[in-house]
Amino acid sequence: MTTEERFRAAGELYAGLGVDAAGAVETLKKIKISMHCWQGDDVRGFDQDGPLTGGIQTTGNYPGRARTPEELMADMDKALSLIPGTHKINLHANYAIFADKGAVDRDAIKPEHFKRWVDFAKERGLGLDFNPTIFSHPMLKDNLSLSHPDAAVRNFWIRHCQACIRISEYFATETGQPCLMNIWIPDGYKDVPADRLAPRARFKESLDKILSIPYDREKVLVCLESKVFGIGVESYTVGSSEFTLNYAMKNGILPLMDNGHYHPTEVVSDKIPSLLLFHEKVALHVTRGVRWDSDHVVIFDDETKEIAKEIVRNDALDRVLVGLDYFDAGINRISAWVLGMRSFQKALLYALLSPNEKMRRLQEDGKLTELLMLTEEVRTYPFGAVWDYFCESSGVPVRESWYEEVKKYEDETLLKRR
Ligand code: RNT
Ligand code: ZN
Repeated sequence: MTTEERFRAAGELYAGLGVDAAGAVETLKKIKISMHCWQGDDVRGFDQDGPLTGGIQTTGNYPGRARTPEELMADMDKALSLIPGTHKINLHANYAIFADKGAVDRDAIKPEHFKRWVDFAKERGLGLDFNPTIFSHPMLKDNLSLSHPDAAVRNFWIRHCQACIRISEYFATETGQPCLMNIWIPDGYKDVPADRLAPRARFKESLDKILSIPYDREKVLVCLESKVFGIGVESYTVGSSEFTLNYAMKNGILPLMDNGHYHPTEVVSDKIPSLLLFHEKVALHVTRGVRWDSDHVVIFDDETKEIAKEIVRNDALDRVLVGLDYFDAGINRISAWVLGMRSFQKALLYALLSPNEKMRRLQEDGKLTELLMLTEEVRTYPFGAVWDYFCESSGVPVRESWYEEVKKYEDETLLKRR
């Protein structure tokens, strides 16, 4: 049987559940996920040579990390050729390309330093998202930035974030797509702080200053990412969940939830509907924490499926902006991108192929035995046949055949980077 024949047969089974498999495939083709550039080079960027700081860590030493803009772009191209659909690229400010123009510090970066990324995106029809880089820099002092007691430190990072807003606006104008700009600060304390309020008050004031510059709020969607702890900042983080949710609500910006940033039994899937009741748009960093915020590659696991389900079942595909955020230096980095992107797309497809209306009705009618039965039976429907058809009709390799291309690229290109 061909992939298409298997898809047709699967479609008949799904139709029996009241699910339109062809419609699900068409919907999935339009969904954009933001692919993070930083998986390609272990979050190093191009603007400095120091260690990764800010309480985040990559582990592993797999060969072939991208060392230059050319290498990173080539690697992203390889990954994108194996991922169905046309997506967005998520850049960090430390991926500025200075070339012969001469380097500037982070508080002075300009759109021109990202022109090559804009060209890259436009040539491929990709959108661009952006992030101030408030780590791996000497002005992150004592693990503090926008909340630092010293105004000179805060002002440096305020200027950096304002510069990032202008660059984000440039991205949106050039690509014709809104740019999500995510502010995450690593600020916190290793040990129990004497004063939990003052750093948060300073962070709040810094954010007010950042947002006080004029910018087009249709083009630049500023969001704020919370966190519960980092390495070396275990006892207290300034940008806690409550801080960011309240700040975002009060100031009309978006909250961003990273599913590695909560206590281990808390799940982001359950938080999505609550936020949807109060925010027009919500942003996510989809990752996989193993025992801690370890940023393993996203896979097709239960919580990833549950996150996708909450987006699809609540009719929020255009309200929840999904980006991936992980960095595994222990495996082939192109595979890491392909696996994460394809896994999240699988999760979306799985949600689109669920009898959502029927399940909702069963809950409303109190038929909870039948709901559990159906949830379990749906799991063994021929999901793979629909997924394969989605890949084939999107012009990318079906099933595991994509890996051969990565292996070839590894042998011919990555292993030569020494
Ligand atoms: C860190 C945050 C943040 C970073 C990226 C590199 O814990 O998740 O989003 O991972 O900005
Ligand atoms: Zn994140």
